[in-house]
Amino acid sequence: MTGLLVTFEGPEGAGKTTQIQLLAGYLAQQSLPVEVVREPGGTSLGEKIRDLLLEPGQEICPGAEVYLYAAARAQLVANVIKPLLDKGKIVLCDRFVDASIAYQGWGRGLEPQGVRDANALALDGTWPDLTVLLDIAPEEGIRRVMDRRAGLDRIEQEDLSFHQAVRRGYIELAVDEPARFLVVDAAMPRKEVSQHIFTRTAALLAEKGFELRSEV
Ligand code: Z5A
Repeated sequence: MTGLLVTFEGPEGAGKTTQIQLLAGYLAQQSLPVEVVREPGGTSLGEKIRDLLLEPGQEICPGAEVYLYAAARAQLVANVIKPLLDKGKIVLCDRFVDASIAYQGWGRGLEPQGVRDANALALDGTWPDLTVLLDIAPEEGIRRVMDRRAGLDRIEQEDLSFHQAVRRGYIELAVDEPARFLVVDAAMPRKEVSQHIFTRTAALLAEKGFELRSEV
């Protein structure tokens, strides 16, 4: 059986990392083979590219930004995600190609289809089975991030209109592909958010032939 790729998206501070950990715990309890990866990063090359991309003050033009994210993604897909899927694993990925379309397309003002096309080689046919979009007002997401740590990275430092454009981009993507996206109001308490995610994931797993030991 081939595995399953579930990606998590949303503005910063939406709770992706939190929800990935909760879902990974739930799947592990069910004795299902789950692995967690993140973008940009997850490989030695990807982590170096991540440092470059997030370093405050680093000058990167929008086109270069697209290719840097795509280069990190190519390495992650080829060396980590595809091999895991081939082994039948459930891969939970913290951001994927939709982030490039939302941030570099909608946020930076590049043609969204061009950003998608620029990622074709990196994806090599790999596409999420389910994408959880944690939707939150950027003001609230940034507030959460600032409560957690001092200092914002290069992308977080962009102005509010950038983050609002990113959020609109994500919503457009979800409207275009309703069968792939689960949109959840990320302003809800953690447990309520996770219930929506568990329910949808469990239904998809059953559909794909994974055996669940108990109800959500
Ligand atoms: N980026 C891009 O431009 N193009 C691309 O192709 C890709 C990425 C792949 C990666 O940074 C940056 O790169 C990112 C997009 C851009 N932009 N920025 N900046 P990152 O990986 O360091 O950051 P992130 O992906 O935005 O994650 P994050 O800031 O760590 O947020 P999160 O994972 O969504 O949230 P969290 O860590 O789970 O939660 C944040 C805080 O909120 C934490 O204290 C939680 O305890 C709290 N929290 C979580 N859920 C709740 C609820 N429900 N209520 C209250 N509080 C909550």
